[in-house]
Amino acid sequence: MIDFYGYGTANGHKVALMLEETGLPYRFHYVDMAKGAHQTADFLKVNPIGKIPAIVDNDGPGGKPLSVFETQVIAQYLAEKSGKLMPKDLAARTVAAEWATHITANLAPAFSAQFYITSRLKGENPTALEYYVGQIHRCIRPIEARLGEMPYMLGGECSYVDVLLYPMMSVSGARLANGGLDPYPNVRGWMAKMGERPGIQKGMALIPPMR
Ligand SMILES: N[C@@H](CCC(=O)N[C@@H](CS)C(=O)NCC(=O)O)C(=O)O
Repeated sequence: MIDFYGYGTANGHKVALMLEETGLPYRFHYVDMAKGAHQTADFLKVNPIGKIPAIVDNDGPGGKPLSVFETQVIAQYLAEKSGKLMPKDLAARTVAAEWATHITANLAPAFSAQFYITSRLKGENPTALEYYVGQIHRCIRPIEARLGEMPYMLGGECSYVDVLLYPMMSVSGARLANGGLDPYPNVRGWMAKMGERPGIQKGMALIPPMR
């Protein structure tokens, strides 16, 4: 059984989707960040960084419990453990890691900054906002080009890279002003296809929306 600690943000949804798509047994723990639950001594034992998401696999390698934090690492762990959503050969796994890192290390922080400036600073810093929105579009453009060449991020089949990308586009992308994702028809077509998957639907419904 896997204990999953999350909150209603795109990063939380990514792990919910991975758990549903892989079919691994789990139980969900709502970490109420609005009440500081991510900074408690108990939660810091799960993730010493004090951020969601995190998991504890009570039946980890060697039958021992394993705590895992960092969304991308959790996604890769769940894919490896289940044997689903992870390509088999080294070249494809390396390409998968490249795109997963692009989504996690380039796109996600740009969306976080855009959210912080618009929602928390109420758009007080237009220069910074312009910079981060520019970075978001710079990150999405190569994804749009790739999805014009293949139905999913790694080719013909859905992978953990698609799962990591979905909440970025559906939750964070929905917050983009000025037509948001309008310039990206391939991304929008891929989103519609992904949104039909039962695992994606169930995973997206798992966590109450962020307050
Ligand atoms: N690099 C981390 C980022 C995780 C992250 O930023 N989590 C946010 C919610 S989406 C959080 O816990 N923020 C609370 C805080 O920073 O105090 C990952 O990919 O898991």
